[in-house]
Amino acid sequence: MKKREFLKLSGLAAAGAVVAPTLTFCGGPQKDESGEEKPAYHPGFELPALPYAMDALEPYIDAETMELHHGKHHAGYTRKFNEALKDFPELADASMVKIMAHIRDEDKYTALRNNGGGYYNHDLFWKIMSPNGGGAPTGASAAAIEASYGSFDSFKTKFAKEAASVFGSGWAWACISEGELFITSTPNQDNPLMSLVAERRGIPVLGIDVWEHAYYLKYQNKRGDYIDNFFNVINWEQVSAHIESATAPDAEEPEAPGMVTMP
Ligand code: MN3
Repeated sequence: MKKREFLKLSGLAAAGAVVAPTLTFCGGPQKDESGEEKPAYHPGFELPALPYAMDALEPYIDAETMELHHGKHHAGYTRKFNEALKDFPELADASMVKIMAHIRDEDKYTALRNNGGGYYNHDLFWKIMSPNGGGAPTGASAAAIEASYGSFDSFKTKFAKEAASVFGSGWAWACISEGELFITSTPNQDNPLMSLVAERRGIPVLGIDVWEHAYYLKYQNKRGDYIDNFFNVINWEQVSAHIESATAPDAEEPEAPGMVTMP
């Protein structure tokens, strides 16, 4: 099983939200090349619980937005992601990195792309925010930002600009690739783990959702104010943990186009 990497990557192990054991398989177990039994398709993922109360990020992110965003939007992505996985028996025991790498810019991958991305992106998003967040980055975050951007101010300006520049719905990211931090963005629910879709591949360590559903109730059309206030809730300790696992020697990096191999 390659779940270990995903657990490490997303910090799910700490939250105790592992693969849902109650989902049933259709078609019975299959045998892989080595003769070992494996399930007919991926057992799926659970909606992770929020690591804080719905109103914990007030006044920067309001409780009503959180309730809809987690309870409706993320729950919907989770359900549809698990449905979509049933069409990909080759992903039966794939890690999240492998699942994302499997996605192509073709119609048959659309549900997996939109809902798998939606599942992964929001899981990361909840974790990198905290009511005790904000302020200047510390630890591995401070070091990586200094190394790649010279100063936190410079990083913050570039990240905010990237987030403000996303046309329509999407995400801005800080990612690690080959040990280096970089800023990028993706449309819709794409993310930089999607080997054959993302402009620049990397392991996301920080991300901001700039879909209108993430801020419109409170900020209406003032996306810039939402982005500025997001910096008041960034959980730099968690970002540092992501950077540490993404720069570890055994980190599972997304593969280059044309080199995607399945487990
Ligand atoms: Mn969202």
